[in-house]
Amino acid sequence: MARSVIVTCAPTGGIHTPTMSPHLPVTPEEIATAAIEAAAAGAAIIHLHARNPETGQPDPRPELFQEFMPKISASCDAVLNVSTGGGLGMTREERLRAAVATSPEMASLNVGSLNFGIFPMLEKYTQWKHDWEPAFLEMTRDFVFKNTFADLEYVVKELGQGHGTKFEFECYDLGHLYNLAWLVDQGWVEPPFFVQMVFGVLGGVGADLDNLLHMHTIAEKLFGDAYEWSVLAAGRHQMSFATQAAMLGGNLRVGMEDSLFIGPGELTPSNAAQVRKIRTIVESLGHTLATPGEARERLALKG
Ligand code: KMH
Ligand code: ZN
Repeated sequence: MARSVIVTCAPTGGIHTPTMSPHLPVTPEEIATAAIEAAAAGAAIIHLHARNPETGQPDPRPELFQEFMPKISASCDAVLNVSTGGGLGMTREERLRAAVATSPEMASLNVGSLNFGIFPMLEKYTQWKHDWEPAFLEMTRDFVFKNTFADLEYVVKELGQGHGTKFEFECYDLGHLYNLAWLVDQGWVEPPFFVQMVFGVLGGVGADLDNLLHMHTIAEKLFGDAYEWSVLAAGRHQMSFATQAAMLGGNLRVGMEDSLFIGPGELTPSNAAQVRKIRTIVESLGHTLATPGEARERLALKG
């Protein structure tokens, strides 16, 4: 049966460094352009981080978000989703600053703590453009991405209840689905829930189809028809997992936050190129891409 697939695009993130690809959007202007192009290609939701325009380092300052968010909204209708994942070493308050200042329709919420390993990349990237890059990547060896129960409560109360913002619940492992069910049991979040299953981050669940099937089975049991599910996979697994999600009746996320590539050994020239690629695949499976309006309706966003 034909159905519409909600595509999220995450144009820059806070993990890849500018050294890794000349195409990574960094300045507010570049992030706005990448988002607008991704929306024109079919992304209904844009997941946003900001970076220091001079160095490319992840940057929590709300004024950076306030520079690119109005530009994006002036040019397209896409749902804007502000990350609360932030970047390595940011405090909980720093991670929330931009979302609190912009009161977006959506924000990410990472539903549990985990080791977040990108250190295998250290071997590959040795030409540093900025002084912070080696130290930044080295930090990941000893980095715990902290999202305690107190953190979760703080974010859902501050943003969800305080601003009417709905969440992209990022679940990196099976236990995170149960953490979300706990938030639901507390009565702190309202359906429909948008569950973003994350595969292939070292420290989280591996990119294996059996894991996807099991996460989906458990999510169905926990959330029934009160949720929409989506899939992202890091690095080389991005397109195959996005395709599997579309085949299994889910939604999907692409973008340079999750992978700098568009094919084996081939850097993607843009975020929009990844959206166009997955669009071709989704349409050839007989489905359409959801418009931002459809996404707003299905996720009950405040609009
Ligand atoms: N980079 C993704 C694997 C966030 O911004 O809240 C995780 C992410 C975190 O999107
Ligand atoms: Zn993110």
